[in-house]
Amino acid sequence: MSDLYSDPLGTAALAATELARITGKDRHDVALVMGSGWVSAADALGTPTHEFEATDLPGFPAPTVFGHGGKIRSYDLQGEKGTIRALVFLGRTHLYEGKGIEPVVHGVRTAVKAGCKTIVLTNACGGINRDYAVGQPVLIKDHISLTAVSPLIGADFVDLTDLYSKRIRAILRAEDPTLAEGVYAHWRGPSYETPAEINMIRVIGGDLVGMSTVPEAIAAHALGAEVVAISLVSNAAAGITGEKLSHEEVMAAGKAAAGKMGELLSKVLHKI
Ligand code: 8IG
Repeated sequence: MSDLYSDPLGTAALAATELARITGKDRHDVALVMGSGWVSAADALGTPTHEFEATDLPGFPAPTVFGHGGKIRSYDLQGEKGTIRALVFLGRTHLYEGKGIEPVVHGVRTAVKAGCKTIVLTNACGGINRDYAVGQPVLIKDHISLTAVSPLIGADFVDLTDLYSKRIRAILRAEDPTLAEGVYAHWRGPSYETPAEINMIRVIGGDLVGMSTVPEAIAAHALGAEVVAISLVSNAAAGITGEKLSHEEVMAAGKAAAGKMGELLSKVLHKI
């Protein structure tokens, strides 16, 4: 029996097999990971053919953060080039949960093993760039990892020059020229940054800051998938406005922008 920690890719392959059994689909084409505030955006995709608990598949831990679903949906979406089989993760595991890096990237590894060639990562984050407004979606064009944690082990010297697909970003920005692009800094959390830390991140080139996405992007890219990532700016980062950060406000900002995000996701899926 393979184990998530001793054989992560083997466990992802087992999860993909169980996914195929549950859905009756031998493969999926694209996966979306929905961050907090994005779950109602997934509803805009229509009616899934299947919805089940992530823990029904091997290797998925029970979710621990209030507001994160821990559910998986399978959709058959009618696209311009035929049916797209989309796998949607409602909720994810974060580094700050203290379960280590393997559960954080198990979803995207399962998706790639299930056949997904494209991985769409979404998140809610803090805005550092003063041009951004709360409720605005921003395409991630690059990242800065501040956690010093990689999902890769061993001599896997993966190039990350084009981690966030230039091709897909160009398609999306042609569709919507108002779509901003920015550099996402990955912060372990669960405490938010101090104002001094936000100043540091701005100085080193960060536009956005959050606690997810980066390990999943690296793990998916290392397995050969094309990655696109979209942040929803849910609050001004610490010290930007002088207001304190509250989890409730963050969730509310996500809910309010969900319709717009749903439209954006539909565009993503039908154009890539
Ligand atoms: I939503 O301001 C959300 N997630 N690190 N900082 C970090 N993560 C976040 C923030 C934020 N807002």
